[in-house]
Amino acid sequence: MTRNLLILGGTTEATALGGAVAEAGLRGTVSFAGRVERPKRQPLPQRIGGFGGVEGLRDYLVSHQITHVVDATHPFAAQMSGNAKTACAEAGVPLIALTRAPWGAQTGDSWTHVPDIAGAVAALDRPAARIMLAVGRMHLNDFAPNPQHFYLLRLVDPPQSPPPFPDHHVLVSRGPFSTADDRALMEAYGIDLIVSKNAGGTGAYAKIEAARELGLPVIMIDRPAIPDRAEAYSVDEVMAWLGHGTDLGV
Ligand code: 3Y8
Ligand code: NAP
Repeated sequence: MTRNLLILGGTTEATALGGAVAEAGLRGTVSFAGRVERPKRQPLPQRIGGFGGVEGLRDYLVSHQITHVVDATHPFAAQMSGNAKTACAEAGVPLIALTRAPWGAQTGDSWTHVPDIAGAVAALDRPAARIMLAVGRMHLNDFAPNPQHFYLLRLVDPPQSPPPFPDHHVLVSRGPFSTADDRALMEAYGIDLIVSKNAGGTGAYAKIEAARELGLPVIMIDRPAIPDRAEAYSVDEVMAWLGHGTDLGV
């Protein structure tokens, strides 16, 4: 059977996998939710927008004759990952995740782990500080209960409505980022504390290294639970799973 991949994208690894798939001359499509105005150009054809839940994804797999699904979404995209597992099982399509291990604290790191966004909000119930809130746009309003702080906000697109903080500065910037730039940013804004998701990988890690160099504390948001599935941690592992270069007959 000729392979026809669906890559659930939106991460550095998904982009790298798309390049390997295109180079190998395999057929594939990269899928985005449509969260940002201009998703990064991909080396494969792309589709943008939700599928319509598990049923919509299952129908997409069947109608587009998808032979393999690679869930290369961000570790915090738990709903998409759950839907992918269920829809692939129902449609009888093999699934593997291309993910990355969580970051672990290293010597010099000063992390406070919280289980979710609400935990990070609770941890900010403290005297006024200057905070780099680098968790994107979708959950900004959750942080409204602590207006006493100054917030440095890094967003992929300009906010559609004013952030719910009297004292803030918006940086419109998409990663991947560099440690030197993030360190200069923290110094320029006199940052005392960083709030981060435990994204893993390299694209968002610059701020963690910059915080370590400056001896700044980090509130680290642990990942949501994701259902068990086959996992790969490199593009090569996924290409091997695809039986790269040979017909699979699956
Ligand atoms: C739309 C698609 C690539 C992919 C790059 C990675 C790295 C840069 C770092 C900070 C943290 C954050 C955020 C972040 C990073 C990579 C990767 C990653 C974090 C794009 C992209 C899409 C999104 C969606 C966006 C979220 C937001 C999260 C910004 C493309 C650029 C904070 C996650 O405005 C919004 O609605 C933004 C929403 C989901 C989290 C949030 O809650 O707001 N990513 N990011 C995907 C889609 O539509 O399906 O244009 O490339 C992808 C990337 N963002 O190939 O180079 O692999 O993780 N993305 C976090 O980790 O905390 C920024 O500022 O330090
Ligand atoms: P999510 O909460 O797990 O998913 C919510 C819904 O968005 C899904 O049920 C699905 O809608 C749609 N969706 C999500 N990812 C999709 C994709 N790749 N292609 C098509 N539809 C998708 O997802 P999220 O956290 O909002 O993340 C959305 C996208 O941003 C993902 O591609 C993810 O990789 C990327 N991203 C997220 C983060 C983050 O911090 N969450 C960070 C970096 C990149 P339907 O049910 O209608 O199918």
